[in-house]
Amino acid sequence: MTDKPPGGTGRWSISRRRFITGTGSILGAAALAGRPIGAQAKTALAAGPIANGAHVPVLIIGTGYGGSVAALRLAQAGVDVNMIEMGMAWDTPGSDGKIFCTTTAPDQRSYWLRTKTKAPLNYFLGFPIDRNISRYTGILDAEEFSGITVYQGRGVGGGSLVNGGMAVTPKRENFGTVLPSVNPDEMYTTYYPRANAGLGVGTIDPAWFDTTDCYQFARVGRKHAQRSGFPFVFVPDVYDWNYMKQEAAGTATKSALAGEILYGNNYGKKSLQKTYIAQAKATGRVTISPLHRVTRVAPAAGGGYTVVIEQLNTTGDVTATKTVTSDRVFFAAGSVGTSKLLVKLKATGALPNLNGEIGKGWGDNGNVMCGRANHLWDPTGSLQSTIPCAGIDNWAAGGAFAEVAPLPTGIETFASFYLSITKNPNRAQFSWNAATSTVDLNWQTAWKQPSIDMAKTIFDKINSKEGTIYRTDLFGVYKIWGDHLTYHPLGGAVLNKATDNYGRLTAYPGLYVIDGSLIPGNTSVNPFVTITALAERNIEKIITTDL
Ligand code: FAE
Repeated sequence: MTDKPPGGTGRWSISRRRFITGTGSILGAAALAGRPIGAQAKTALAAGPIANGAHVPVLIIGTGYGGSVAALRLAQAGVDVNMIEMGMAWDTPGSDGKIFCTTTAPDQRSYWLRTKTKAPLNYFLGFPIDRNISRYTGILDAEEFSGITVYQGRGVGGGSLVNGGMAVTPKRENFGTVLPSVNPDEMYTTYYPRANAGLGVGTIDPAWFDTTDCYQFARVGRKHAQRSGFPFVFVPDVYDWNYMKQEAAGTATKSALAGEILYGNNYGKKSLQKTYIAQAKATGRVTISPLHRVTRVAPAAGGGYTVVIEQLNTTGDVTATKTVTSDRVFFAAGSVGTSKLLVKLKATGALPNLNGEIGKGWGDNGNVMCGRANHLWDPTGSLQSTIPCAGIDNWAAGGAFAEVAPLPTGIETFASFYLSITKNPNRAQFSWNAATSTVDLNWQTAWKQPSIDMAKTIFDKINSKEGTIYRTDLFGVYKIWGDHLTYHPLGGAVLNKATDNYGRLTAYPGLYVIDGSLIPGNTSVNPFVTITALAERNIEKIITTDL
């Protein structure tokens, strides 16, 4: 007995009984890897990048959290998967013997197709610190919209390549506002634990925290938070804490203690390349095509979907255009990438029946940054781990959760630096600009004011208590707030609005969204654990009901 994918050609022909017995529990699905599946699907998986004219059962656009979860679970369920990634593979060392460059000496590997760096913290002592680089398909994209710069990872592993690894599960009492249409019981008993296990989340040893030089900055943060009566919490991370201890002891090559983070970590951080993607590849059913960018998805005449893909070289030129067919397509290009694609495809007639919610409900997770100038008797340390491990929780009273962030400059700065996540209510919309053939986002910089006000509920109080002031030299000349950016884009294809309650684009059977664009703008904490857990929930449902 075989099941044809809705709208598909039947090439993804796997017996329903095999799926039901195999994936009743997705954890048990691991045992399925290696079981025989439909011969056509098997032959669809070729080594190397996807070929022009290929017909594949599943194509996933993007290799971040959502895409990696989908790839692993589908592969474990016996489905061959092709992942398409616009960024590089990031698996080959450069001439310095390292895959990634440091924040203190950025080279061409640092930015996506820029000729000058665009550091999030772009001033120091009032002077601009950006420098010229060669144009290259580097790892961090600083994508500029009219009122905001959105930072995103580019490469196999998506945001996991560049992020701080802070792996935070929202407090259960806040979950109703994070994903209102999702049952919290199933998330907190099944999918959050599954995501945390899959990501390899751990917490710093509190005794080591209390003694190591590299977290002096965080201990100063703790002291100031507690003296003002704010709860100070340790924040879990995917960095290998034992490895960091060895870095500090001088027995392992330094990464977090050598200024590696924004442009990749050479050691220590468990990016998706080391967790979900490694497991997915080990099934033998997942092929990844780096430096391939999807530009179009439309229904194919014979069923399934025609996908147009541009192959890029490392200076960003298109070297080939490929057209493939896939029975099913998962949009996992991140909040911005998926929203931009869907808005364009609806407006240009490729997928005209996508509903009117496409492009709406986008938020910045309330991100805002600031620094405080400490007294000379409160040094924060010249050696600072790039991995944040603690935060100040004033969400309930003031709408802000502030991570105590490092300033890994290698010199004593007497500065405390914070990235706050706030309950900012503003939401923006992506729309198609026919004149420029681009997708615009209507966010306005002034919409950060609620975030600044919420962050001030913490830092005004601390400054008053400590007799300190805000730093004004980190984001410009006499500019206190880093209100021009976000690290945490969320929304644009919101769950149960743009899609059904499991990410299906119901007007087009076989099309799914499975990334941060499903989340309506705010997660109350750092987002990737929630993106991962939601993807685990949705792919389980899709495997058991749609195949
Ligand atoms: P994402 O990881 O962005 O993956 C999307 C992938 O799709 C990317 O690899 C793209 O290159 C690729 N792509 C896009 N368009 C196309 C296309 N047309 N064709 C082919 N490929 C395409 O999506 N979150 C935390 O929870 N904790 C942190 O500590 C943290 N720190 C951060 C620090 C920085 C500097 C940044 C930039 C982000 C940070 N984040 C953090 C956010 C987190 O990385 C982000 O929410 C997730 O990566 C989003 O996951 P998605 O699966 O939605």
